[in-house]
Amino acid sequence: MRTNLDHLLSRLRNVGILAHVDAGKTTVTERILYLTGTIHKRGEVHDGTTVTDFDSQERDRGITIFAAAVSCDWDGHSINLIDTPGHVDFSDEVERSLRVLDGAVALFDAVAGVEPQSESVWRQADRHGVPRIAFVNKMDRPGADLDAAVDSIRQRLHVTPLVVQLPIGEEAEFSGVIDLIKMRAYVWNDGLVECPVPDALLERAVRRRRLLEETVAELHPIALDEFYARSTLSAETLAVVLRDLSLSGTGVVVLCGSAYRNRGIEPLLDAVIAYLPSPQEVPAVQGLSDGALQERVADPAAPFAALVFKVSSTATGRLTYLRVYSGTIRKGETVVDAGVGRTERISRILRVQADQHVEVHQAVAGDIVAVVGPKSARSGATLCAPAAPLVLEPAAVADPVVSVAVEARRSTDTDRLASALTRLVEEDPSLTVRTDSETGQTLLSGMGELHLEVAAEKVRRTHGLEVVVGRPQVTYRETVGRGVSGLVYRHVKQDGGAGQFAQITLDVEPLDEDFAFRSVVVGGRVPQEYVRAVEAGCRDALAEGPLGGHPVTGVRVTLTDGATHPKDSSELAFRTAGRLGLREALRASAMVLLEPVAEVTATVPEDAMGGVLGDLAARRGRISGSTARQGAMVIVATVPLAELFGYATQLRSRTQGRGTFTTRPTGYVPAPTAR
Ligand SMILES: Nc1nc2c(ncn2[C@@H]2O[C@H](COP(=O)(O)OP(=O)(O)OP(=O)(O)O)[C@@H](O)[C@H]2O)c(=O)[nH]1
Ligand SMILES: [Mg+2]
Repeated sequence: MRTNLDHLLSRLRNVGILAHVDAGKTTVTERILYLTGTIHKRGEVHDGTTVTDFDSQERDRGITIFAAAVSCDWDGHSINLIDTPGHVDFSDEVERSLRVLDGAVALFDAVAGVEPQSESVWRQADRHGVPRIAFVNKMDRPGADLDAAVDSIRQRLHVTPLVVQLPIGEEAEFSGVIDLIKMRAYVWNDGLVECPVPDALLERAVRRRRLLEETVAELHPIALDEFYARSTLSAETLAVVLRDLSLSGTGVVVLCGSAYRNRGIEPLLDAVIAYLPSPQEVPAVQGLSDGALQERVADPAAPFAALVFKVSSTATGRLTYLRVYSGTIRKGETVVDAGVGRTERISRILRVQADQHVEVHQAVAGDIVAVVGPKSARSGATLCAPAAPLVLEPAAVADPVVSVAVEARRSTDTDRLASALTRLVEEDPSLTVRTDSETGQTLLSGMGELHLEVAAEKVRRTHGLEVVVGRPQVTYRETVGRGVSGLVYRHVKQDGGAGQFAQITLDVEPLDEDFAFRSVVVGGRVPQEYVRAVEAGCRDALAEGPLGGHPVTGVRVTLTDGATHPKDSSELAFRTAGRLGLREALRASAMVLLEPVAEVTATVPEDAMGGVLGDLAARRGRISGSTARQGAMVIVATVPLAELFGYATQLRSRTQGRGTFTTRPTGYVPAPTAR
């Protein structure tokens, strides 16, 4: 039984597909499902018929919005595949997926090479230590150039490309690839045909193979030894060494093809199995158990631990998506949500196929499944065996940068809207809802205009609510420019019964990080539990700064002194003192308003360059570079997000529809005027 499970685990791949918007992730996924016999009819993104873009908005808009999981079998292996969205507004979906994946296929457009969002997701994958292979897609497009794409991988991603294929035919004539490891040709007409390398390409293929051998010999000692001894590398050695280099991230295997024309997908599947890790080959996960770091390996016999990476409400009920890291979970068992200490019952376990589900009886370490039963486990929660609690680190959640006011058209729908928004936030942690303390409006915040538009539309479609959405506004922050020291705050309340008393003295200073708190109180003048209460109170105060009620960031608070009352002091009194005291200290400090900025990469025809640059300058943009690429200019600028609303329409009209742009939030900078 044990060896059987081990065998299955070694034949499992949990893989994501990552790329810039429109590179072809959904199309590649669709072709994989078709080739593996999982579906029998190929769908197309533009027809709204793919498996993974099943949401009605995805179909209408022709883009992926939600990460979708599918499973398939190839060459005796099982592959769990997550098709992720490429639009920057949904990068939180990518982050949550990366948290639970063991490997990834990074897709690139053969004409554009590495685009800004491909670079961002590459860095995200770096942070998670997820091994990758690269697939240069759209080789059939006019202007497709594998060598140029490979150069951009080397230069922009700072990784050594290990090109294992040579394309046969260019652009519309692209018909197949030469496998440089096996030195065989693969040509797609109606189906796939394997044949000897055509004479006309033999010399180039030999040269490219040599280049590959030299590159890996430089990177791997086994390859170096064999290369010295025999001045060539066998296919077997290449296979072993390429796997090692991929798993360690020293190099990235590069393949090419055209998903749309069904070319290159079989070798891609082979490469997923050959070069990406099984759950047993990734480092053991670490979690906190009773405050101590604990490791869990992918062993079905170990205590159960799984991370929730997605929650979604469907016709089947509330689905909680899990990556099982250790142990086994069976239908009907009870688990504990370790972060909050709540027990949840697993009533059903489902293998997910986009919007279809197959019920299974159990899930083991390494699996990605959805479960029905948990009522409140959020994305990022750890579910585990009650006897062996463990908290795994959740994926980081990006800070929302854009907000809109939302309101139900009919006032009788106000409560329903509130519960619909609560659901929305539960499913997508990168959305937040709050009530503006001055206007009383409900504000929905997220990663960008499109993100909020999609969220509002989801409320309309799934809850049948008519909602009115205000104009998008950026979310500001406040930070400390110059702090104060020795601010004394005394919280005294005497209204019959038990009174409240707490006195604290605070120093406030600017800080590079978000927030830090320390106490330097001596002689036990403030007991430890009250110090903790002051810290909690200070955190409460950070929600609204003095300039305009915006969240406060970049502040260090030091508790320097305090006083208690023998009867009236309590944790509550000190927490209140912390909140009101820091609020007063911030009012007394010189505060700075911060606004979000984004890096804009605009690709425009040369004749429109002047107008576009002028417009960016008028939008307070700082141009950081421009380069020529195939008759177009690529302009990179840093622009305040507040100036970018409606930029898409502007750019289109300025360039007669020929200009495109992408943005990437890059942080907060001081805003020019107080608002
Ligand atoms: N010419 C050509 N077009 C392709 C190829 N692969 C995909 N496309 C087209 O490119 C467009 C985008 O493809 P998608 O599969 O939706 O791309 P995606 O990466 O999933 O996009 P997002 O999920 O929105 O980020 C569609 O119109 C596809 O038909 C290809 O190999 N060649
Ligand atoms: Mg897609």
